[in-house]
Amino acid sequence: MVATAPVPGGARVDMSTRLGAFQMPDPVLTASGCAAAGRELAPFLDLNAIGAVVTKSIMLNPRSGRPTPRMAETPSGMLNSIGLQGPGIEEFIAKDLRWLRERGIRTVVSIAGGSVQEYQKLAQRLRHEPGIAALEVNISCPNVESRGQVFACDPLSAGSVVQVVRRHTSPDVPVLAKLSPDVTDIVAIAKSVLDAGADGLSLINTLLGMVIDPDTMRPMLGGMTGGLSGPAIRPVAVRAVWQVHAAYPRVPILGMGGIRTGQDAFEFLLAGASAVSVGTAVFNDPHAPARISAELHDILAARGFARLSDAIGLGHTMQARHVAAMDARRAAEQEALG
Ligand code: RRO
Repeated sequence: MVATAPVPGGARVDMSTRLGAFQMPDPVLTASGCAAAGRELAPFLDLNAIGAVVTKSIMLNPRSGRPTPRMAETPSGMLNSIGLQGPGIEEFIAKDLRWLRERGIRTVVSIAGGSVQEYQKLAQRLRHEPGIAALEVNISCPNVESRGQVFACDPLSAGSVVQVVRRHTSPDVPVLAKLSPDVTDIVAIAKSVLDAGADGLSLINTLLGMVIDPDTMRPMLGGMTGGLSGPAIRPVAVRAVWQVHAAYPRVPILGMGGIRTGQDAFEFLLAGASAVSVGTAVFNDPHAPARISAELHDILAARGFARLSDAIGLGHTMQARHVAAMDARRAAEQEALG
């Protein structure tokens, strides 16, 4: 039965969810790259109460990133060209991971590499580090030197990366592959990484975009192109989650792309996401993950859901019912016409 009435007696909806073996009490996580390793958000947000902090993708070595300017506002969105700036894995483990671990904050570590070997070294280095709830394998950063390095644009490369990471990661730690929407068939890429051992998927990374400054008459970003995020990309993200969930309904999906409200998060659940990440919204509302979770709770309660998990993928069931009802009505009309 689809819930349509408020939960009796104003009872709280069970908001717990899971991404493979990673269970969390709350379905809203930060999004990689939008909250560093969480420290800057701590004054505004109880990081122990949200689903998890997803860290900025870390590489093997320190990296200064792309030239400035690195950000540009766009209609209903934002373009970034950070270029994987970061301290490298050793400093990340010594400072950021330690900070998160000492506070007992659920942590999803996002890793990125320029080659399959680099991903392997990262997985090996992290294998015995405690306090990692899941690994997110970022194979879809748009801000790399060559499109050939966007592993998620090619099924074979995507599978190769995921296979080595899965092989060198503790079996208790789920491996999520982060895919790009900039492909013709995202389901084919999903198949490749799932065949390679991914336990779940993060959908989606930013879309490759560009802005030209009409005053200077040249690209606004130092790196020329950048990753588009924010509400402008939400329908693309919902479509990607829908398509992949339709093909692989049992695969856990961490959905993201322009989520600003509880209603946006609800849309991702209906499409098939088991949890959601909030990214661009935290730049002007650092409290957004907690607010969105509370709004989502109230939407689920108002609709009579006892558990968030009952809403995961429900849009597919509702659509199938709608199509069946329409078919039955058409058949009845035909019969009435004789
Ligand atoms: O660092 C970046 O420029 C970046 C990354 Br790693 C990513 O995955 N997505 C994005 O939009 N920017």
